[in-house]
Amino acid sequence: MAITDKFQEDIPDVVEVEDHDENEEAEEGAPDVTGTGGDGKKKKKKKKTKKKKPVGLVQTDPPRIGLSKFFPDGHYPVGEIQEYTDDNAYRTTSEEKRYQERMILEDPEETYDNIRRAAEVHRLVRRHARQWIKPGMSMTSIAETIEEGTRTLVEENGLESGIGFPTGLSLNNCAAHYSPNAGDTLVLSHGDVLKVDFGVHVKGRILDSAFTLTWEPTYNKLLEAVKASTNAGIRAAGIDVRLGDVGAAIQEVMESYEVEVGSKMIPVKSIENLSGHSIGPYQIHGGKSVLLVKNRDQTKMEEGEYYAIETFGSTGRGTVIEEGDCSHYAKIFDGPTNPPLRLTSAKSLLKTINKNFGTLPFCRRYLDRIGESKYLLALNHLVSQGVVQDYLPLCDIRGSMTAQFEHTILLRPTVKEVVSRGDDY
Ligand code: HZT
Ligand code: MN
Ligand code: MN
Repeated sequence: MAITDKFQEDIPDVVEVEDHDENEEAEEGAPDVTGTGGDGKKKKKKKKTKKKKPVGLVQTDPPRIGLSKFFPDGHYPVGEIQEYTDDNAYRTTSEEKRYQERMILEDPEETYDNIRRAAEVHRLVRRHARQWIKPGMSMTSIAETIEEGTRTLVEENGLESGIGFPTGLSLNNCAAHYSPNAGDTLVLSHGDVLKVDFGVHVKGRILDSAFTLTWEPTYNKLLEAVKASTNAGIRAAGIDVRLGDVGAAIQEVMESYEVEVGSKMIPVKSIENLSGHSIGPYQIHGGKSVLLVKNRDQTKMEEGEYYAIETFGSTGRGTVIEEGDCSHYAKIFDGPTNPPLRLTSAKSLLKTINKNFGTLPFCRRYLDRIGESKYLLALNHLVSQGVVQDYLPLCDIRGSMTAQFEHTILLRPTVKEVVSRGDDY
């Protein structure tokens, strides 16, 4: 089946909900707030042509209606607002800062509506994913279903909007950057700790957010520790805050937890060599890293920056190493524009990457679906020539468990916005 066909199937005509009679009546006459019929007397209703009056559009299950249908004015929900404190408390009401923000909102490239649209897609896709991800499913089917949801809701359109980076589905001791490659037969198990890390972008504004799923209660405390640490990191973040201080805030909360595994108490550790990061347009790693442990990095967060605040807790060493087959790749953002390449296949593959992904991360499955085959030699050549970066799976020691929670935040001139916040995490 052609890929485009697959996405067209069973898309219903616009699903519209009509006003109920009661509501129509309420609009005509006195409002019936309680919905009980008020004084009990039914008001005389004028006989008028009954028109279907659409008042709402309801998303399908699975979600298949592009988000713009629900937000025809192009404005998307605002994330969680956190006010700045201390030296920055003035920002919330400052006339100058408020003016700056109005200017940003009017600029189609800079407007927060781009990242907010990506965030709303993320919330809808993950709400759906939580419902259907179950032990027994193949990792490939999980990844593909998430990606199909993202492509549809964000109304994928070349490099204008689409997937922000490959779906991470790392299990157990593996913390990050596992996604199935073609032929991977791995199936989710009941005892697994699954990190679901996926990205959505609109005009290059990348929404990076992740959560952890388990089906046995053993690791509930681990998940709680990591969720609380991510929230502590978000609270600590702010304009002029030192990156090292955010790491300290994360570690303090993380390492106040322990997990009982088979009558043994195991301390939760912050993974010391993973980090959150700033995010630039079409640039998943904007150049600043936010470690998960106390450190002496004096670099400050700045006004206008976007950050992925992500934390990882582990019952193991608290250190990850590269392990297993690579799935994730991205062009090096500041890499050479016209690199001298001996292999014709590498030149051709680079053209394909430029056209389809630009500097956004991609995985081997994305190359497969656009019709590339036998590209591994060429891809490895691009890596060895410093054009493409490979991101191998990152894992702690065998037998350990790791968890992750991640949000994208904006350091707006007036307030901090946790743009990916949902009712789930
Ligand atoms: C790399 C490749 C991707 C960025 C963090 C991350 C998933 O570990 C500086 C700090 C997607 C993202 C990234 F395909 N990485 N967030 N979500 N992975 S990272 C990094 O390489 S670079 C952290
Ligand atoms: Mn992520
Ligand atoms: Mn990230």
